[in-house]
Amino acid sequence: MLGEGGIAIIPTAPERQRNRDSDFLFRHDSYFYYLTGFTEPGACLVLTQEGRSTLFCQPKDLEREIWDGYRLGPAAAPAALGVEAAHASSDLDTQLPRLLENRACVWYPFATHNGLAARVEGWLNAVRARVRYGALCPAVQNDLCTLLDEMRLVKDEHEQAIMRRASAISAGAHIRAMQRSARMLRAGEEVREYHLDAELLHEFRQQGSQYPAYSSIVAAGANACVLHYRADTAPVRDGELVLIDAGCELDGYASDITRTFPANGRFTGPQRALYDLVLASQEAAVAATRAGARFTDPHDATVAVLAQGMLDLGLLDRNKVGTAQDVIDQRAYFQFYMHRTGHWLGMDVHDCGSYVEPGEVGQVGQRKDPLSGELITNRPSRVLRPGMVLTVEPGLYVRPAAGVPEAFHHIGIRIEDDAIVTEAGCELITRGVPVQADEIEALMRA
Ligand SMILES: [Mn+2]
Repeated sequence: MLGEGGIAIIPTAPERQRNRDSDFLFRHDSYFYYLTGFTEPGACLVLTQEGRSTLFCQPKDLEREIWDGYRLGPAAAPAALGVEAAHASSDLDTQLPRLLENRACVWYPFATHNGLAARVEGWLNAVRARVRYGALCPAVQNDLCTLLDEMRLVKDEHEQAIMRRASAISAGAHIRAMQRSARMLRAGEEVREYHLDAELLHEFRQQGSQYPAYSSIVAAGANACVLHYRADTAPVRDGELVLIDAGCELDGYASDITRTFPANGRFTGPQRALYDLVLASQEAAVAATRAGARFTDPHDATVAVLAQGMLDLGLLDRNKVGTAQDVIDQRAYFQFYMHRTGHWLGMDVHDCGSYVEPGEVGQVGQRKDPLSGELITNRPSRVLRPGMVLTVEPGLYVRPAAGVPEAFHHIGIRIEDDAIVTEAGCELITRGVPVQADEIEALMRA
């Protein structure tokens, strides 16, 4: 894929200071980890089109290892990681010009590593200084993300197995949080959002997950209508709903689950009505998720169900907005459902991979957005293939507004599962935690 004379440079993530002497917990770069399985900081991989691999990594250093921990070191790296050669990362600036000399084209990830482009320029400068002695300098630079994004988009059996396990751990964590909420309220104890967050973290670590794949959302009552709310200190009140959007990262792979449940274990009538609508829209989206379908098909299926439901429940007024088709055409559903129904999932929770079908990039359609009046350029949506992994996550968020029945005010609901695309449909890998309202109530009575 690198082409004749191609060479690729892939660094891991930098370490980041949190404050004074403390760093943020180190998380490797996903592209680098995809190619190496190596989690130490300060490393860089160089690959050539002929298949030669060179790793630069932290050198062995007894004093640093006493303070910061074990280092693999260049001597042990070839046997441990399957690279052909390894050097100390301090040799990068002397070795890279030699590796780049006489190559036709250099690939590296664009716009993902601060300062990398400038370092590549520096290495190419050093090669150019030797041109009058007969050296050739690469004449082309390409974005390596374009190749790696396509590779990462389709998960092989090994990756799928890790993602199933990550999903199972996250499902267990959601169950734990649901049961803690009902148990504490039954006992007359004060429940706060952080109590439920603590249950999530406990289960993630108890089962061997390294950390949450993203900041957990634990939103009680009206907080559920804030899409990027975090687990905070708000009280979880008897009679309100709780929305939890949380998933663990296991061995470099994310899971991503949302459940919405009654804090005390019993849905009220209005809560149940909205919940069942969101669930029906999710079932429609799941049915539309299969190899050969477009990425946007599940979203369109969701919106069709939600639009009809909004009219039936009186969230939208038929006399004002007309039929379900009008609700879709005029984007009137946007008042209560303002995000997309899914995203790619993998090493990153919002994983890499183009949402446009590569062979159809040039086919451009334009339409006028009914709400903003803006002209929107559309390219054909991605065709789903077996092994792609995506989330299916419809929701409804009802903020108080004129004409909106009061019984629905401040209710926010989202239901999110992770799906592996298969030939015939999809495999939901997050159903270790139930979604049916009756099953959630039964679970919370237990
Ligand atoms: Mn998600």
